[in-house]
Amino acid sequence: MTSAAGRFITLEGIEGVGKTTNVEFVRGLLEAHGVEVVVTREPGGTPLGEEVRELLLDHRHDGMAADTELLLMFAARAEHIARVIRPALAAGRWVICDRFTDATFAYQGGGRGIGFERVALLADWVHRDLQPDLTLLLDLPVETGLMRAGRRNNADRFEKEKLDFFERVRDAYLRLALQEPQRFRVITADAPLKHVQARLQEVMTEWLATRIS
Ligand code: Z5A
Repeated sequence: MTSAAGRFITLEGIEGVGKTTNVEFVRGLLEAHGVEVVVTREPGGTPLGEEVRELLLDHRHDGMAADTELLLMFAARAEHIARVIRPALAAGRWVICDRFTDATFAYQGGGRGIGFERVALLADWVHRDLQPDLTLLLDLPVETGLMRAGRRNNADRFEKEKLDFFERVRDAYLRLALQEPQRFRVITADAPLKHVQARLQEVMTEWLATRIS
């Protein structure tokens, strides 16, 4: 099956929620429907964006001003949209992105306390009408997410943040989902992986039914 128009799907959630694991699962579901898929991530997704990602995560920049962080996220995103996302969608491919602008609302708007309004100004400037068609928000209690992520070595600049930071991030994500129920699907990630993926499959099957002919 070939779809005439590309679709844009994002996965979001706090640290340790299982986005990276499930991006591959969602890719498999789409490919089983014959959809041509591009998988990418933010911050990153282009050579320039990956360099910006290194700056953002590196402890050499501990204490980076919140506005600097915000602007770097959007600088990487502008490149990503121009070089990867828009061309892929225009060619009829489906794009699955591990985080997008909702992460900026949640982390910089909520976590860093910048607020949604200023993030929205930049979102409007950088990508105007480009919005995900579907956002899968994986949700679980912060303690569980941090415990899962804690299995890794070398925590980066974000992973070193405290519990209350991630509580604000989670809260911001859930507020975004309430504001846009058409676009968001909230998936409980506080369950064994096979249950999370069974739910993802249900949600995707329902969503795809009206989009693939
Ligand atoms: N950031 C930002 O501030 N503003 C922005 O605009 C954007 C990003 C775009 C890097 O992002 C940082 O950038 C991020 C926010 C900030 N920092 N934080 N926090 P990232 O997406 O690359 O980093 P991440 O959140 O740490 O994501 P990740 O590495 O992709 O981790 P994940 O989403 O949690 O996925 P995972 O690696 O698949 O899962 C974590 C572990 O849990 C792993 O061992 C899995 O095997 C396990 N797992 C997964 N699912 C389950 C279930 N169901 N049960 C048990 N264990 C599980």
